[in-house]
Amino acid sequence: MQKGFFIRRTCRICGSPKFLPVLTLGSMPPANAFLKKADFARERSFPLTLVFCPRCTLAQLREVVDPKILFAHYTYLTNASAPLVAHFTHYAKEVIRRYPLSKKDLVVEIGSNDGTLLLQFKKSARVVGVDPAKNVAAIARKKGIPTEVAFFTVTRARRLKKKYGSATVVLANNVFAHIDDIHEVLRGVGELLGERGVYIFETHWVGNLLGKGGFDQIYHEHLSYFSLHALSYLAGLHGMRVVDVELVHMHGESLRVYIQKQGTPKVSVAQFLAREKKLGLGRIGGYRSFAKKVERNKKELTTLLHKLKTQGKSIVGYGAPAKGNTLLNYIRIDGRVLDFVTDTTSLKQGLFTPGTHIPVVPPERLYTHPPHYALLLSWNYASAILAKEKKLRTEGVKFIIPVPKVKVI
Ligand code: DWN
Repeated sequence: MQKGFFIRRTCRICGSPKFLPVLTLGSMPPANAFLKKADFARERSFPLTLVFCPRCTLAQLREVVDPKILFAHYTYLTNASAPLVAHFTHYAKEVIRRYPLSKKDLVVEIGSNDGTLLLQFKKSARVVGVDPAKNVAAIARKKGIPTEVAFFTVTRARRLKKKYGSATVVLANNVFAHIDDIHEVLRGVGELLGERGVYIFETHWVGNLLGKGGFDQIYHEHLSYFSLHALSYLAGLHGMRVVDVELVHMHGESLRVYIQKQGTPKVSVAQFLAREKKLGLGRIGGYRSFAKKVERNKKELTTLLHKLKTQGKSIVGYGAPAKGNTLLNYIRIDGRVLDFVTDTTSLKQGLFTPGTHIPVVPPERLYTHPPHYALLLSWNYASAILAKEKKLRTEGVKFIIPVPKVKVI
């Protein structure tokens, strides 16, 4: 990929060449490509276009950026967000309750990041992480989580099986949507899983994207925007089936999907598929009205920020999530609007936001340089953050929630 990306001409699930256009967000750098000032001149941008496959109903990106550019060095750490750590602690307890594990069992996580989730399984079973980001895998290993620096493929699955045996549980959270060749990954999961094993993954739900208009969840890492319908179709192509599904309130709303080679699907699957049908997720109409919602949101936010700046108000960004960079680049919010962006992730502090080049600073800056307004880019953790910043708010700092509807609180 000499340009660093290629254009998909066929659907990544069903191979259909027919795509319907949904939304073009323009050209922007990868959402997690935080950078030093010295690297501004050689920063790369790529087109970002969401399309819809009417045959298997997968919404997906037309452009596929080289995964080595996106993931070989990664700035996102799971344990930088306390609510996410709490979520994964509960998640592990749930899985262990449903699938009692012992040290004979093997739990493998694809995209294991800094080992936050596997640490919860380590007490009950043998664990192995697989993650392409060398810098992040080193953090996991320091915590005692064996981690292979690699993209998960059939070959990698076979090597893992040879070394550790079959897996009882394979996990992949906020990863499955990041992979272009999902057939390769599902084949690999099939090879690695024991006959009664279970593949459990969380992925942002396209129903939340359409329902709430959270366009900022669209960025180059997120190649697919899954519905349960599309996932069921995909599992079927591999002789597997979705045996259970839960809607979890993380990253807006995500699906927690359980896939096995055998077993009777729980009633939750049919119920959720019926819900998606009712929401019209299988038809282009819902995507068209989503695009209109995004345009309205863009206008509202631009008008508000312009008004506040005209009134001489100071505004900062709260949180430097990947999604925040889609929002900043799409709505063209740069250092003329935001004085700085705070973030709890040590790997992001001292760098600048991709495309808009706003300095990322530790959260303490909020208290030494309190603004009039804080644009909550990490809106998906709004309740935890607003509770945490109660004092700041009583001192008069107002928070702007940008998505799904612009709100000042
Ligand atoms: O799919 C992905 C999602 C699930 O996670 C990955 N591609 C990358 C990442 O996306 P994100 O960066 O949008 O995820 P978060 O978890 O919404 O990012 C939150 C950001 O906000 C982190 O950088 C940490 C920061 N934060 C903060 O500064 N103060 C978070 C909290 C809770 C806080 O209080």
